[in-house]
Amino acid sequence: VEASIPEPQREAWKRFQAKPFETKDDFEKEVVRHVETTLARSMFNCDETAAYAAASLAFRDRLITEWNKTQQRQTFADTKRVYYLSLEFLMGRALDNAMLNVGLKDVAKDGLGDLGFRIEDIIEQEHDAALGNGGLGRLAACFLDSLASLSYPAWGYGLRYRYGIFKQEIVDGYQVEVPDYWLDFNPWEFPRHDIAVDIQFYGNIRKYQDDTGKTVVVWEGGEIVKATAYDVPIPGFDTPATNNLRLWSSKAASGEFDFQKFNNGDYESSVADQQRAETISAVLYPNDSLDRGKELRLKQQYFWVAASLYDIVRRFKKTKRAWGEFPDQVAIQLNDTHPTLAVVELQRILIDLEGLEWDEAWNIVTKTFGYTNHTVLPEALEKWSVPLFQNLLPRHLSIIYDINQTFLQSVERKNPGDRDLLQRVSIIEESQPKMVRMAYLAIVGSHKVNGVAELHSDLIKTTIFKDFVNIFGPDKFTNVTNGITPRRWLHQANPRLSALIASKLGGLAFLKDLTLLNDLEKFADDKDFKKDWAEIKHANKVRLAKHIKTTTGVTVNPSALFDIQVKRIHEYKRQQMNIFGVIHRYLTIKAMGAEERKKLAPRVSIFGGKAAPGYWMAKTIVHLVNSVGAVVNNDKDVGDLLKVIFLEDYNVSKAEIIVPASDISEHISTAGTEASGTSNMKFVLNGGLIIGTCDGANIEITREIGAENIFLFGNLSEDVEDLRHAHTYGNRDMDADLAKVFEAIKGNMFGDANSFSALVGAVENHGDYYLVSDDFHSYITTQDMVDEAYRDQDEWVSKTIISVARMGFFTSDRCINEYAESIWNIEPLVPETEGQSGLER
Ligand code: GPQ
Repeated sequence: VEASIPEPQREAWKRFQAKPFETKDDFEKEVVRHVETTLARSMFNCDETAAYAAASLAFRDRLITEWNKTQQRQTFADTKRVYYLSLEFLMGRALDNAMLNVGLKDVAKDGLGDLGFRIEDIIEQEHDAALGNGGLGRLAACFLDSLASLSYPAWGYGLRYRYGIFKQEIVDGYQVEVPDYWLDFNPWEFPRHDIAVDIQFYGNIRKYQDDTGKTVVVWEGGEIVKATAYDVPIPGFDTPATNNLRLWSSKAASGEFDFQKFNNGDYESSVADQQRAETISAVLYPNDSLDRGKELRLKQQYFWVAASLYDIVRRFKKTKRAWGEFPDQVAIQLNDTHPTLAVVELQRILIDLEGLEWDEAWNIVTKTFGYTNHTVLPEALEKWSVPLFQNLLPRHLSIIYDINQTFLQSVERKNPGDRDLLQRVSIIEESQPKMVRMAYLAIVGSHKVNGVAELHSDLIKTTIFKDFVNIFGPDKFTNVTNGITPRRWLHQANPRLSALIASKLGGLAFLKDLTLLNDLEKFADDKDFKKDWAEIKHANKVRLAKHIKTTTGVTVNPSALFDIQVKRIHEYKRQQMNIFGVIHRYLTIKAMGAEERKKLAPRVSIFGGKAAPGYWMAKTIVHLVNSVGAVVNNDKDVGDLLKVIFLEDYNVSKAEIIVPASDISEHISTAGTEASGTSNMKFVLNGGLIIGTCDGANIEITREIGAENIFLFGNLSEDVEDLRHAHTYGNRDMDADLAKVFEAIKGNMFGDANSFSALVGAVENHGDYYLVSDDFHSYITTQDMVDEAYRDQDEWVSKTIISVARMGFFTSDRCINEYAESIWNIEPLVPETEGQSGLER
């Protein structure tokens, strides 16, 4: 439908165009207006929630005005756009970020002050948008920030889950999951009821010959669910460019049918249809790095992918270009294999609906897609059972078979007679039942495949995707090392550190060119600077200590060394090794005399992270950490020398408090298992040092900041296989210190030993797959080196300054520029007024 206003009437529109506020007075005016009209309240009943709502609405109005202009600019310029398809966007809070990115936080602070509120209290009111599990989802959020900040024409596409990742409560030391109903009040989304797409499931395919003799395939019957768009504006930093995150929500396709049932007295089933449709976007699957193969998950994937592609194709068709130009207008990035169906869906649209020939269509498809892999863990690689697929998406399965056949034929041509190879690379695994291997489909359907850190990208080429490197050649496979946005993870989370850095570098320009941090290095021995630096770290630790006190009741000494491991709980990330190390420390302290104890460096061991609800081992780790804390924290003998804290419900907004407060953080995965890690980057950028294995991005962090500024330990990834083999076939002696730790646990020192027997057993009797026993000695001796280094505060502070100065590489802006150049082939569309907020101030 053409909804454009005719030329003669446009004058009025231009005259009354919405103007975003710029001044404190105008901001206050907007807040009061929203309180008194949108919220229907007044100064007599405006609490902090209402003030948060009104302030957010004021900023939202501002963002959407710029959003409109950005979209118009992009449409007018007719440029190529990138679409980032991700089932997870772990956004966290939006208000603080919006205020900082548009450069009006000071204005808002003063304005809210005039109206009777403290800005910190208002920011605190916001519920995190927690539409993700961990690193993969947070990476997508950092990428959106960078895409907008660099003014790239880009959209995110995802699902609007009614429930994000569950809230974690700790009850008697155990994790309990509580639903996260976050949409109660969400001022950051715009429902677009006019943008709705019907999505088909189940049904049958019918083939027939048309008049010209061409075979036509139709997908008929089944059920229809409606996808409605909800748009979230994504403001760039120091640019008016405001991008879009479009999230799809599911509803029953039409009320009419239901209404009939209702009239016939079949109320329950009419409601059931409605609910079944709404279930699709109801909840985020809470598994991190694990494939569960549930039908509803596949439904989510197709629902989201089909709606997004419909939208992208519709936008392309408006340009009236030939199909061959599709890849010049559209780049689609697959964030892991979750959106891989998009490859099949685009092929289906082109051949079934648009009538293109197979080869022409497939050429367009492969030029359009890029695929990012985030893990080599076998249990995380998605596979879908063929029967399930056949039932839910019959046409897509037949297209997958055709893709596979064409692919295998080309492999066969180049490798005649190699049946083993064909079986290894087939998109269909010949198992019982047969399975669709989604990663293989993603590789075959994309023009580039990338890993997320150098080691990881090398590993995928030599292990899980080795055959594909031989088939397609090495150029198809590339690396883009992950990064983080310095806006949220330095400027927003650590405003005082950001301000101190700005005072030395002559402004905030480093937030847009993080390599400018290099200039900090000359202050690494500056006495006054170091004093300010250390003072800020201390203040951040005091803030975290307060949070610990209010949430756990435990008092910790902010002068102690804060040792932090926060991330999803996973055996490969080895929180179990950390807590075994803590027990070792506890036993060591208990065995010491009073004089010896005085020489010890006090330490607070802080853990945080969610365990997937069905991941029993991970839940046992949470339980052990809490049980050790209960004993250690109440042992008068130990006092301040050791405290063990488990922080409940780790999420993005809590990370903003936790990350700036670390002295040392732990990134201790079994070598070769953590694809990249991104919190390692956040901690170093905030003036913390890290203890870690030679894994993921730790390796590149070491290269950048210098081996003298990081505590590396443990076996290397190339030795992992042999060590595992030795566990299974050799005799081995358990490390003596680790054996003592196990004795303590088995002696019920931390409560009923039976609760923890699986954890101990995994190391002692079940092959120790994650090499805890192999790395334990190296781990605890390296921890002793941390203590030793921390005693020399002067040197420690210099190390942290030098490290921050060398972290420029890890901005997600660098990642986005690499993707743009080597994978997407897109250019920024810079608005005339970009960079005018005066970062040099
Ligand atoms: N990652 Cl496969 C997740 O957070 N969830 C997943 O399901 C998979 C990977 C992480 C990965 O473990 C980290 O090492 C990466 O830094 C992160 O993705 C972003 O690439």
